[in-house]
Amino acid sequence: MLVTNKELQSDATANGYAVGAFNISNLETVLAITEAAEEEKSPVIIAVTGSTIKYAGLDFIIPMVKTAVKKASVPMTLHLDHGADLEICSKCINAGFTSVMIDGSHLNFEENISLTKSVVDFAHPKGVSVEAELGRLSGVEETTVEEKDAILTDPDAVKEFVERTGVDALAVAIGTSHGAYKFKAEPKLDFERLKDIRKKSDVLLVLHGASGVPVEIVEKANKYGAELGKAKGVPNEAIQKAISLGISKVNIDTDLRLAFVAATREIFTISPKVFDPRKILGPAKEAMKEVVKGKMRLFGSNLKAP
Ligand code: TD3
Ligand code: ZN
Repeated sequence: MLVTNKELQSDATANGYAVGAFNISNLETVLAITEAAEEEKSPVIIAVTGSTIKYAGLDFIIPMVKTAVKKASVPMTLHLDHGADLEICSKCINAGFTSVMIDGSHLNFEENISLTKSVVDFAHPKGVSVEAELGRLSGVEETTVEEKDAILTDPDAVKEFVERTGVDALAVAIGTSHGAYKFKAEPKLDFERLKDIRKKSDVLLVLHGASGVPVEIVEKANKYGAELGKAKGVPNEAIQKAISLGISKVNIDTDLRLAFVAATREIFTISPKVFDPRKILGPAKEAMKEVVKGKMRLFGSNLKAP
């Protein structure tokens, strides 16, 4: 069943857990995420970026996701991640997405409000929920943001932003970033800021850049020839603390990419005679599925499907 992020996140907020949003890029990622959700009896958000739409095409992505959703007994959403403008948001909504993110984080406050409101005005009459971003994460987003250009979310701006846009969910910048290199020194998130944001608004809260970059997966990839030296992610305890402070959606992409690359590199190395794509991509799918299942238990969304 396809539902909206608003429905999933409202239940998550009320019951102190978070729903994972996992990015798809091909058949194997769709299978990994939806099979994990079914096995963990967890709701799940299937996230698609503009670059995935360019890569695979909406006409392939949507039937593939809908087939997976039809076979599942747990609630799922089809969500546009980091939508760049009203055009891509409306295109996805018209094609059957149940949730969109409009990322106006590179704009100034007034421009972000007006862009976000234009998407809300298009989405809400069609029953689609909307996520926006206030503040700006550094790292490799749809557009790469230099660390010096990152801005943490101003708690005092949240209430006005939410009231003037009517947005359902808000991505907050509290020290995470996209990609595999999140921290040069010890990982540190600004939990006081998150507490303050929660105090000032009851908008649904989203944590981007939340991958854990597990050492065992990085080490396995490196063992088979990858060069991911200083990769560092968000510790599991920090994710759980963020959820206890009100985060109800947690975005994960990098950890699936790392699991994919570690598994495929291993097979290429230990089975040099294999040239059947299914014997390479099958184990890679299983590795990604294990990661997704672990996240669902970490976020507390397992066993939460009605
Ligand atoms: O929005 N996303 C996924 C797409 C960004 C490109 O990776 C995230 O916030 C996930 O962040 P992470 O920590 O997996 O890179
Ligand atoms: Zn993101």
